Amino acid sequence: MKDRLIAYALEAGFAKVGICRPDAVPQTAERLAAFVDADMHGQMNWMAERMGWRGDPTALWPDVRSVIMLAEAYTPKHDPLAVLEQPDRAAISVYAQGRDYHDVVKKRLKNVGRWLIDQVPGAEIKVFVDTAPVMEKPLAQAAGLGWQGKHTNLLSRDLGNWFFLGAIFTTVDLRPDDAEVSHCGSCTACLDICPTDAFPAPYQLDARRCISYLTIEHKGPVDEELRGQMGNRIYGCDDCLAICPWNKFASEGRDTRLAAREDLLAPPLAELAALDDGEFRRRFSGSPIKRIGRDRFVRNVTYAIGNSGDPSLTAAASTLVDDADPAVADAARWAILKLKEVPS
Ligand code: B12
Ligand code: SF4
Ligand code: SF4
Repeated sequence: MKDRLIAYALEAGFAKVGICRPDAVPQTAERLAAFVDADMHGQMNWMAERMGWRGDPTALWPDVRSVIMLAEAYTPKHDPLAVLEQPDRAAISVYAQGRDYHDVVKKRLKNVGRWLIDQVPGAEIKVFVDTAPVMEKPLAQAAGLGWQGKHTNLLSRDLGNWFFLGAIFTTVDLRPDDAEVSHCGSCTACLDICPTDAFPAPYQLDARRCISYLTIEHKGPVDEELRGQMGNRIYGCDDCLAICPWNKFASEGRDTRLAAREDLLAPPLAELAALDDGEFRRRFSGSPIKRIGRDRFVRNVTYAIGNSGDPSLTAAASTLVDDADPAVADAARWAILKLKEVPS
């Protein structure tokens, strides 16, 4: 059954599949508690809620017998770090340049789950991707999909860093795989490249300093020291993933819906700063970016304008100084001051 399940999931489009027992990573609960106790989750209060479920899949669903972890590759065809050299353009992380992966991966998980139910009458399943109180990375390592690198994300020898995770919890007993071990060795490339020094130690991330958190999750104005370090990254950040040497072995993403949209590879900051609510919704319909809303998006774009060193962008910031959103207005004032400091 297990071999047929794996064959079906690969045929359905997943790049890798592995299985673990729900209690395979008993240290997760303690590590999550340490992360939350140190306030490293910032404003993500939902992480502190339902900690019992996050730390223990059997608390979330007592009937679960096996956890099937699946990887969905989204390897970029371009160098994600190249846009950082174009300060008048916006850097959007690779995962958000295509269609929202939540929709794509969830549909594929349901497809595989339905197949399992057809094969094993009476079987029950639950599918999860990202938003449920499930610690996907440690479970995926236990299922042998890869290892949590020093940047805390899961990577593997054949997929590199570019893959999403999805989970199928089931009442069916399936033979577990061996856990993967770390192959980071003495490398520290991801820790060294981080623009905001967000790693207090290898394998640990202080989300409060991470640009991905600051651009996507953080509400209100960003601390001035940190906004100055965000460069032109306006949605997510890929630096620690993109620098990893294991990417040279990455296989291509298979679902074209996750491929980068041409207009999101390096869009001009001035154009994005001018988006009103309706235009923002239209442009990002079907994209994960839509979730943060126009105000937080334009706040991020305005920080990037401040960091651009390009005084010709002052006009774009000036139109936002009286914006109805206080964080956008604050960002605009800050950006104008920063651009005044640029030597002519
Ligand atoms: C919250 C969250 C974030 C937060 C916090 C990230 C983090 N590292 O925790 C923020 C907003 C910053 C974020 C950013 C990103 N995220 Co995110 N995020 C999540 C989410 C919802 C929960 C993660 C979580 O539980 N964090 C809490 C901490 C405590 O967990 P942890 O990282 O596993 O921490 C472990 C280590 O600290 C470890 N540990 C501690 N000490 C030691 C010591 C040793 C020796 C070892 C080995 C381990 C170890 O133990 C902890 C528990 O396992 C997951 C989806 C999910 N439900 O799991 C997606 C998820 C992790 N994110 C994902 C992605 C793609 C990203 C970004 C790449 C997006 C982007 N380009 O901007 C960045 C990457 C930033 C980074 N370097 O991590 C993917 C990662 C896929 C993968 N291959 O791993 C996930 C799995 C979503 C998905 N379904 O695909 N994310
Ligand atoms: S995503 Fe960017 S800011 Fe966050 S830890 Fe990685 S390099 Fe640092
Ligand atoms: S860059 Fe180096 S340390 Fe970081 S995850 Fe990749 S191999 Fe590990």
